[in-house]
Amino acid sequence: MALYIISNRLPLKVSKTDNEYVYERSEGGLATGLSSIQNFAEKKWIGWPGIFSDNEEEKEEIRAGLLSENFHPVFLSEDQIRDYYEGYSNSMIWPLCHYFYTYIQYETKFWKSYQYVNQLFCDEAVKILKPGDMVWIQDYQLMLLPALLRERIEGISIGYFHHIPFPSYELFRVLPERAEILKGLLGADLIGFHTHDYMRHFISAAYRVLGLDSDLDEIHYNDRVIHVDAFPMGINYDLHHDAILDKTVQKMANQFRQNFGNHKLALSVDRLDYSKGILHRLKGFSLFLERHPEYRGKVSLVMVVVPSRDKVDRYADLKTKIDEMIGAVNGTYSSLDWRPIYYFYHGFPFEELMALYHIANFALVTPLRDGMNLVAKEYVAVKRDNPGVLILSEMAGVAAELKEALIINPNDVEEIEAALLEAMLMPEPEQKKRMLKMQKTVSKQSVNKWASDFVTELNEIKMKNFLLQNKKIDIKSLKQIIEQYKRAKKRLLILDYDGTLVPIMKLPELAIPEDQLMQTLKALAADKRNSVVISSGRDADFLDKWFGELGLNLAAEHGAFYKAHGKWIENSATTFPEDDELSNIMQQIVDKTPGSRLEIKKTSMVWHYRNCDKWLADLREKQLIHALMMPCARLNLQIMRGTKVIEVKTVGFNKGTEAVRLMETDDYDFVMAMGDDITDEDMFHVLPAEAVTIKVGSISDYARFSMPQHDTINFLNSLM
Ligand code: GDG
Repeated sequence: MALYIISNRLPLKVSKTDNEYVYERSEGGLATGLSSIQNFAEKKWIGWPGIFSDNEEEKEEIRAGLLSENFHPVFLSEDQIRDYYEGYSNSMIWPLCHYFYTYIQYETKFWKSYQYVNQLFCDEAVKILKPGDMVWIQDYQLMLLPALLRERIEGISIGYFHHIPFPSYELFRVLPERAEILKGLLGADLIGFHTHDYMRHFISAAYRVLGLDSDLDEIHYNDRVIHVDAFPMGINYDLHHDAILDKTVQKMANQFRQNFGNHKLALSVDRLDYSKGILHRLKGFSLFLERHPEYRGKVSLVMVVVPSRDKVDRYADLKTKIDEMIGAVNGTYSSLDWRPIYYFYHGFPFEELMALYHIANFALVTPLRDGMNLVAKEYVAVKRDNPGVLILSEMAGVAAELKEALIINPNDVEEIEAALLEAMLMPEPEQKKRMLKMQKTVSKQSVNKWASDFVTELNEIKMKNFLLQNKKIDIKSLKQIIEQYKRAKKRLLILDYDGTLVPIMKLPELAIPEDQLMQTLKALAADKRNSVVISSGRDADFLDKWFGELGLNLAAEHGAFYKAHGKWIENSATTFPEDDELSNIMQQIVDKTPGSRLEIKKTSMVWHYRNCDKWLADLREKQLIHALMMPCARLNLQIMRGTKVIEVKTVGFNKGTEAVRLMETDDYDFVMAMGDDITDEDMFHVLPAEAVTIKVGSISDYARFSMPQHDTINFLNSLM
């Protein structure tokens, strides 16, 4: 079994010198994390090699050169990079996911190219993937790929990790291709985000855009269960923590310290991007110098901005503004022996960056939005037992983990100013105490752990989905059930009604049995060997009205009543109490929740919320259960959660107790139960292991089999 990483770029640079290709590996965090993952015969990487070529021979040469590293190139043209990468990915998805909605630049050809390139990645991948392999797709450039791969190859497990924020639904809905993007992602078995907030936003978008229900961290889609989880990405902790032990790094640090002069240093490191909050940071620093003249000459800001896309207008504008603002601050406050801002518009080699982290008294990590931000974690790791203060934006994913940082709202320049003051005044023992706590967090959540947590969970889900798929009734198991049925002399067939024999309708009164169902039930009941029972949450009147004449046995209100030999019998001696407090609670919840309704039965009261907004229904459900606790304890009633219902009922019976009672009525040699609801689990649970228990519409731990609702009548017919 092999593990395949698929990302937009391969982690290397290919260049051509003197007719020869040179391959330079860039050991990013992801590559490090992956190296720690064991248990795979092979680890391979698929991605763009970062070089253009339209010459087939050249491509073959590059392909062969990469193969020894287990890299597989997807060659892209300059037009494709412009439209799929710069266009749809970076001018559409990037600003949207970073809440820069007005920065979106949309062209139809961008979307076309995005679809085309995702397909290209798929075509390349299917050439080498084999059933049983695991695929881990990285980031927002390849959001259609999970579904494309699922369609093309069976038996692989697919994971996807989103490195940038996933925005709230109110923003995500702006995207014209929102449904296609979500469906693309839902091709994965596991979808990972840095934080629980992004995860929540994604689940909410899947509900609001596609109407998909979720159960905690699971989304049910196309007969599959998709898991969504938060995996905060980490760094190679030891590499950063031990960086300063290296003599060269120490030398550099000493040299830098001398060059910058003997005053405090605040460091910031980012790629040139509007999401990074560089201008706000500069304003905050400038305000600090303006309001606190006593600190002029005592602190400098070392600002590293790594060049990025500066040929694009928006980035070129940002660069000009940064240059101007730095010029203005330095022009205003510089003295002959002190400069407020040291500005580097270029990257530094790793060792130099480590030396900068080491000498920096503070780190200013103030993005307006950031998926995670690894610079914050790196700064913390490098500090070892030295003092240092991290000033951190609440809008970076990393803020969910590093609670001991000085957390600021990056839009509020006064907060940046105040945090700088707090950092200047913070006693060293306090700095060290906070740093130590953050180091504990960062060292535990390393990039290795991140990668292995993801892969382990993907493996578990693969196993779970495998077991679940195995529960689907296929030709072989159908044949076995039919044979068992035919052999049997006394059969007990317990059938739920709504969601099993008829589809769930928006309103219960619309769920009326059609002719075909009536014929099937009649035919089943006509066989003397069969005892056919409809066991439903519906009341006796409804069941009698539709099935009273068919010669079936009936069980109403989840087993509170049953009909045998033409007579209704009550299982429970307790009648539902009349109680004002209870009635008021139930009525109020209906009044406050548009689309919900109350059903009053002899032994229960049921609040139905199938037609309500999910968010509101979740809130009301919790409120209702909370409000019902005391009166239900007082009245000796039980609260039961069904599918989109909360039922308050008298104690002592359920579909399980009714199933046990039915089993005792004869010596059955074939027992079958079918149901779709949570309340049907009670009967699956109590029936003997050899009973044919079938969960309809989804999968249950207790039921042996599963079946879609639209197959139930055909299935029943196939028995006869
Ligand atoms: C995406 C998400 C998320 C920076 N300057 C230099 C340099 N760097 C290194 C840092 C750090 C990395 O670049 C930047 O970290 P980010 O966290 O910003 O990562 P990105 O890949 O840009 O962004 C982000 C991340 O994915 C991971 O999921 O955190 O939110 O946008 O490692 O050290 N390295 C060197 N010289 C520099 O000048 N050598």
